[in-house]
Amino acid sequence: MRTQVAIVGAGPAGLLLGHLLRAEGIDVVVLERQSADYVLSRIRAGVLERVTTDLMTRLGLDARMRAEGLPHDGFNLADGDRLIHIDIAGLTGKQVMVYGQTEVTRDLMDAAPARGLEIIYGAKDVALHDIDGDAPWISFTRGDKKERLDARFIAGCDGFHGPSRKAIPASVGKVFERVYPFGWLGILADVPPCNHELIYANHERGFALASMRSATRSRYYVQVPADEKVEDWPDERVWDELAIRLGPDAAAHMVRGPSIEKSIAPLRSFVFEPMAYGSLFLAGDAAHIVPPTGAKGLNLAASDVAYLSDALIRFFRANDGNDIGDYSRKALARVWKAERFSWSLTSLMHRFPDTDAFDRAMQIAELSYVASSKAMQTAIAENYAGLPL
Ligand code: RFL
Ligand code: PHB
Repeated sequence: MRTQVAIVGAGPAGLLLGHLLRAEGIDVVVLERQSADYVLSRIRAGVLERVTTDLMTRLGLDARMRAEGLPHDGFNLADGDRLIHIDIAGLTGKQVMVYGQTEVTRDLMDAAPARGLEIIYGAKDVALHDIDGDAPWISFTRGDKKERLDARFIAGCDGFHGPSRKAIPASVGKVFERVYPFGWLGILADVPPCNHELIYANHERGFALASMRSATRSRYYVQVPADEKVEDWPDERVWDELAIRLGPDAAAHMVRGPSIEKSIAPLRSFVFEPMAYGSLFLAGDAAHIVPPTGAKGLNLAASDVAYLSDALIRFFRANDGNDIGDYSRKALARVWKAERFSWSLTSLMHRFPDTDAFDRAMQIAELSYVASSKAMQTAIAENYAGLPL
């Protein structure tokens, strides 16, 4: 099999890139290890920046998002009893869109057949070959059959654990990493949200987040130790903890109900440089991870593929390789700013196991400064809404 761009991974990065290239008539094949249903069963991001919603609009795939998504003008930081409102719209003129990653992925998957975007699900044993030349290829297994996909370029959109990043020689790559000593336990429940906006809470028992998917479906998270087991968190324990950590106003409006999904995600900051090597480009979680506190992961995947698709389109249309050579530098410049914001909000809002009275006093002082300073609120709002491409 031969194509122009072979894409590994059918998460948001791979699917968006595939559609953007197909829209320009470029041939693409996406190889995905899992089934479509499995990919759609992963409950992940909920907040989309303008770069992400703009890409859906450019693709003409935004109808359901515009109809069902919830545009938000702001969000809240909570410290104990108080809600500190961050007025994104008032401070930056922007909004964010609450629309689940599952729905974005479904919209992109559903549109694939009509747009000639070939996705091979259940592709096992994916391995990358000859990426340092201009004729890279991928070996994989479909059923029990070994197959080969030749391409001019490979886009590694295969998430943190995929094979693409590992194909880059260790002598070339540099890793920057921080693993946090806690995770987020998330629950999804068919109950109305406790607030019309998100609440990120710093409580002395640990962080909590109230989020949503719709007017009738809520998504909540509580910070738990890194080695915690989901089995130790029956629904009632989660609701009790949320009621304490989110503060009295949220607790008064919180509707409890059975969880329809419950899982624990570890928190990590990670950047791999460079994001390109030979004929291979990395995009999304394959190259970088942010802790979910700033809601940046999916949005960074989107900005990566915005840069990468433009560069590849220029290469195939105008035979101009300049943008391709500049992809890693351009993408990393934006990635590092989002890494900084996600790390900073994570540090401000979580309880660290070795936190002493001084560290805690610093968090409280910073939150109190945020509450009283328009400059601080503006800095948070412009980062949360998303920095320009
Ligand atoms: P994905 O979504 O991990 O997709 C990678 C795909 O590659 C496939 N794959 C392979 N395919 C073939 N062969 C192999 N050997 C393969 N190995 C892997 C995988 O099956 C998968 O389908 O990466 P992508 O596309 O880069 O997208 C990144 C986002 O998924 C991620 O950054 C976000 O979910 C992060 N995130 C959030 N981001 C936001 O922008 N806003 C949020 O509100 C937000 N909340 C979150 C989050 C992530 C969370 N978790 C669980 C980590 C909340 C949570 C709890
Ligand atoms: C979510 O709704 O899943 C969500 C929202 C905001 C975040 C992280 C996750 O920062």
